Amino acid sequence: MIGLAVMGRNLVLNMNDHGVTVAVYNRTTARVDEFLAGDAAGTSVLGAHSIEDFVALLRRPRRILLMVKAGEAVDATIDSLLPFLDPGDIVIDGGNSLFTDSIRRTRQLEAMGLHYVGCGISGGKEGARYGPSIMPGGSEAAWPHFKDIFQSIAASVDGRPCCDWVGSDGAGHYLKMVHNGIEYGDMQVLAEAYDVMHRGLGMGHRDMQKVFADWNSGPLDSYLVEITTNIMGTADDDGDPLLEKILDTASQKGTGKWTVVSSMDLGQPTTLVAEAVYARVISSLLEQRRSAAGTLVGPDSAIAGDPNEIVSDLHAAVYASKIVSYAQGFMLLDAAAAEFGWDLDFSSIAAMWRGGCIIRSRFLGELMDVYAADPDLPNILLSDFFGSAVANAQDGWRRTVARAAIAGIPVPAYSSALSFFDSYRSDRVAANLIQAQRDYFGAHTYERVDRERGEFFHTNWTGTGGNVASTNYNV
Ligand code: NBP
Repeated sequence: MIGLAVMGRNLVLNMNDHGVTVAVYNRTTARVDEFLAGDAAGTSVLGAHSIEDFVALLRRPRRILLMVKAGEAVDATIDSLLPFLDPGDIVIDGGNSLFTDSIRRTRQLEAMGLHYVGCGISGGKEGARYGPSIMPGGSEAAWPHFKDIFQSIAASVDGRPCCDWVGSDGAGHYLKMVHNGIEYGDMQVLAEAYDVMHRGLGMGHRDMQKVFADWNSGPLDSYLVEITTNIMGTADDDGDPLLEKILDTASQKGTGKWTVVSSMDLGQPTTLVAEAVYARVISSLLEQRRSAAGTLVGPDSAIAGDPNEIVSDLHAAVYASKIVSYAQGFMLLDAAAAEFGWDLDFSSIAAMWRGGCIIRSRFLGELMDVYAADPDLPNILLSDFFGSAVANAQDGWRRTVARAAIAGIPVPAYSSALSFFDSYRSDRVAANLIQAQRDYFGAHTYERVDRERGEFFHTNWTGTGGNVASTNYNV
């Protein structure tokens, strides 16, 4: 293990618990000594004070896991290792690296006869210590050399480890990126439920806690609903709900943004994650929001009606939006697999996310089953299970979006998911007008409903623009 910050040390202790003797190194070598004298005291962990000494401690083929800060630190660490490695040695990057970096590094190391693995690890420090979700991809020939260790330290659900081979070069880190994007979406969906209950219905924290606890015993059963339940019940030192003392500006470290950038690159409508990222961005415009709050008048945020019905509809909105978000996430994975040549197994991916990671949930077990039954399913919305779940939730979902709009409470996740759903199920959308406008102002041409696809037409709309069409291409 190279890198003894929070993730590295907890993974080492986890491996030690599973009978693996681990050699450790950290750039600041004082951390090695401090670790050996502290948390690792009495374990079989071996420390080294130089890369050379560290490499000398390892059996061949050497299996080296990097848990250093993503970005330049990974390249710097690889560069410092290279002079001491031999063909067949394996370098595994367990940090949150950008998948394109992992594609580049895999090529670089494979060209030298080494193996490279870009490995997403989710679950934070608790997961690292007691069972994370682990998503390795890269040089497949390396997998048998660390499979047993990784599967033993990973979380497991129903005896199945939340760790399996994902695909070549950047596939593991791509999967971790999409996992994090989906995590942004799951969090936003719950934040909107809190806003509707608190602002719209004036509910207190004990009552909201009961609602989330109730949701956690049904189809929304998940780690994030569980911690939201606990957050609702947590008081500050003065006894008031701690949640209301927390500044409403959400931070982000970039994996949600990367997911959205990739969705744009691949032409996929990952709209719910995008809205979740933008919701964090808007939240961070604190000064602007505060000044606009005194100027831009909206409706009374109180939602009228039977609170029980409104909360029941809210559950429908949360569930349906979540289904759409996962549908979109797996559409993105499908497009990425085609673009980058990865053979992704969606049932296995859902199984890996069932435990150990932040989005773990009952839902993922159902997703695993749906893809196991039909590995070529084009979209989970078209499965019997999720299709009928959305059909059942649809009315409550629509009422929730309408109520929130009337009360002026933002629900970007629910409303964008609903717009996606209504677009996806429409055999005709309004893009004919977009094409007419494009052809009108830029002679960009259009296809006709009464002619074969691929035949392009231009109309001289004003009689003055001439008949020359622009070159037709899609980006
Ligand atoms: P950090 O992301 O805080 O990185 C600290 C480690 O990177 C230290 O070992 C540090 O060495 C090393 N490092 C740095 Br900074 N620059 C270096 C360089 N130029 N050369 C060599 N080493 C360098 O640690 P973390 O929070 O344990 O996370 C590790 C990875 O796991 C990251 O990619 C992170 O995104 C990912 N991850 C984190 C979590 C989490 O919950 N924290 C969860 C899942 C994944 P030093 O001691 O000498 O400064």
